Amino acid sequence: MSERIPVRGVDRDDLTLPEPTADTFRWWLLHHLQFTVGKDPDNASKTDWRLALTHTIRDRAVTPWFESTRRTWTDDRKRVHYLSMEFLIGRLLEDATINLGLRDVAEEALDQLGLSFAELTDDEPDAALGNGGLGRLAACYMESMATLGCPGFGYGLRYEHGLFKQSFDHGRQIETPEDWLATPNPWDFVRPESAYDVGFGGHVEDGGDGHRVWHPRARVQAAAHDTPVIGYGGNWANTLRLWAALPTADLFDLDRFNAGEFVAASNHEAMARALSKVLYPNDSTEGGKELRLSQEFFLTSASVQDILRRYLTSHSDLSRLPEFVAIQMNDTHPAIAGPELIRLLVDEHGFDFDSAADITTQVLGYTNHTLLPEALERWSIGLMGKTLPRHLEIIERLDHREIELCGPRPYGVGLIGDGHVKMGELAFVTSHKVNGVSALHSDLVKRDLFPVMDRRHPGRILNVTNGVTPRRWMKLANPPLAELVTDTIGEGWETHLDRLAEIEDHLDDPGLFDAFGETKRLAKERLVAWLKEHHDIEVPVDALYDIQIKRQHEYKRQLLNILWTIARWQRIKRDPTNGGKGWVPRVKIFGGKAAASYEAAKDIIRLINDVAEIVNNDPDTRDHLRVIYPPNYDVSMAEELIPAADLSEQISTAGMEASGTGNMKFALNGALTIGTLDGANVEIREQVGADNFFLFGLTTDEVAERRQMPDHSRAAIDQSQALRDVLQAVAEGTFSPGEMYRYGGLVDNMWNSDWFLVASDFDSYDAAQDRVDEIYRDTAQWQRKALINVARMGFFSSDRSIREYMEKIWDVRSAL
Ligand code: 26Q
Repeated sequence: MSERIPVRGVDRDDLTLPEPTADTFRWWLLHHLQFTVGKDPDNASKTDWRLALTHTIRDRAVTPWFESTRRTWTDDRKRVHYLSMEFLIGRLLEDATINLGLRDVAEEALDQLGLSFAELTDDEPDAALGNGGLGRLAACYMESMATLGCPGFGYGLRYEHGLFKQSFDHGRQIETPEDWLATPNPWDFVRPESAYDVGFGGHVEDGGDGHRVWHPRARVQAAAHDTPVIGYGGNWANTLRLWAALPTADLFDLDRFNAGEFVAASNHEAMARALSKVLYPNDSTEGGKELRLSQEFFLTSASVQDILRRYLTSHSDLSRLPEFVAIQMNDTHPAIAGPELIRLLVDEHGFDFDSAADITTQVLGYTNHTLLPEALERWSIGLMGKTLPRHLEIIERLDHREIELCGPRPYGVGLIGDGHVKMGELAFVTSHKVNGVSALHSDLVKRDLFPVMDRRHPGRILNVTNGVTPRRWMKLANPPLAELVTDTIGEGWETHLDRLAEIEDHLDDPGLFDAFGETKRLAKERLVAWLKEHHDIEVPVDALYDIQIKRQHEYKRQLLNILWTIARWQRIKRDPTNGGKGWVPRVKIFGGKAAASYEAAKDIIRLINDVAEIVNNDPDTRDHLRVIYPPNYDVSMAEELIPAADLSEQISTAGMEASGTGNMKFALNGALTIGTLDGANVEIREQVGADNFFLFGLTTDEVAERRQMPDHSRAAIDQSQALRDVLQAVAEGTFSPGEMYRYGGLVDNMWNSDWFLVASDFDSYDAAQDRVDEIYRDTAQWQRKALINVARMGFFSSDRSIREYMEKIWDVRSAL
């Protein structure tokens, strides 16, 4: 730990970099190549150049970053702290370049050197420190907070290995470790002075006067790694602080080391480092792992300690903490923040329990992202007591206190039940606000997840519908469309996405639809080239691009999509001319990973790949239908695929997808949605209009009712000749030649169980797909609907979401 020392005669203006020209930019680039990366220009690789470019861009983020920090201090502003086990950032270089307004100058400077900006940005590893929606939302929210000048910190873990890499072996998913830190991470500012000890295990002693003293058995050090997050326009920057786990000095057994027992001596070190070694997949069956709880506490404790330390450098009265600090918990993963903050206030700062609990509740907010029972975190009392004995005491006391405050409650409602600590209930009682992520989902959080708690704490539950950042998901991912929007309505829509509505004033402009059609065609051409280059996959440009990309999960019903695709294939074979009308050619694209131990999801991946093998090689159908599944879907792949989509598949069983955010990215880029009334689909449909959305399927209430019906799947299959033909083909081994029973389990499940109601929604989905074809045949009508989708998506900017959080939950004002 190093103290700061006084300094004299520094003029801030000397430290501020002037706006670069192509010439000065090139100078800085060459400077960094030589003096930061240590390479001679004649000898530099693509990665060397990419690192030099990143340092050149990063330099430009530093001044606004310092300025933002200084302003927050001097104005003594309230800050937001977003705690998340996941930040699915993807690549940062192009995003930061755009937000700093440096894209043109960077391209020009690189051009002069005979280098390509796109080639260098493509070299950056995709930081996959998250599983899917929840982690990507955290990344969009960080970018929006910076854009809006909301003073804030993101707190997460610096996993050495992000989400596993996916490849296919004869159609089956293979997982291999991801290694994003194989090349140095040029965004990292390592902060050895910001390090905290986090304790684990041990026991609690009575220190007299009711004072409790926790003696942890082991300690691990959390070391801060900071990345500046620059807002659009470069006016504000916040910090994403990721903790790396390091052994504390006393953990290393020097005696054993000196005695030559090198491996045994470093055992503790390995255990400590395990805390930030690897991201857990969101694999419900694996959820109960001890290491996961330790990771969650490690993130939370280091962050809460850091927050208190920062507060206490400029304040002394911790009872005023809620005036200056808001902490948002991204799902229950950091829900130990409540007990940890109470512990620090009571055990280290002398507060009584009730005051500490009051302060904590005013500071914390909790966002719920799922209703799936298997995904609701519960930790056995045994494990909690062994790992965090003091926190378990606090949780028990909080549970009693809830009864003291709100009166007796029905059996099974509290923080503890069934031998487990229920993290949802814990997060609920330690937060002043609890929010769901779409209107429908928030209603279900109230009605189904916390009905009793809602009555006992009226007004605590609210909705903040998710959003996505238009900078990455339009301007970066889809430059031709972004330019058309600017040409049509002028500048500024990037930060005022509601202005997209002005596109509707231009629907009669001659040439607008041709230009819009051209952007879609360009995106398809770019995707075709990308698929060829990166995956050696060939697809035609002239087709309806129908895309489903998301984690592989039964409730998301990729199975419904592939079964319908089989039906289509059978129909084309039966009637090659479609009664003379011809078939609308379709390219069906799938992308997404299944958790390694999720067998049912992996079976579906294999089925999709098996179907692709047959369909793509069938001379009768290959001109009308293709199925592709490029492996290792990630943020960067999403940026390639989404702009090219005509049809966005959002087909989850109603009531099961909390929000979805991919649905927003697609519609923003001019895809029409085929979807159920689930999550944010409901609000997307309200915004874009029912005529511009292909709705199908049972509603949430109908799903519940249908599940009551014995043999619902058999009944549905009996009703549907098309589905029967499909299931028969799968059962006969049509797609698994030589292994007839490969999908026996899957087909059996369809007939006899079908919890996700694939069969019950099949015909309705089929009818919606017919409407898709019909409208797609009429290019003008399709394009009009697609452009109206773009125009009406302003609501789904993550800027709007963050403004709502600032007003309704954090009580924080913009510093800009
Ligand atoms: C829990 C315990 C142990 C190991 C892993 C986990 C775990 C990790 C990640 C559980 C869940 C997740 C991720 C959940 C998630 O991404 N939910 C999605 O959140 C999006 C943003 O709000 C929504 O749009 C999606 O609907 C929702 O599925």
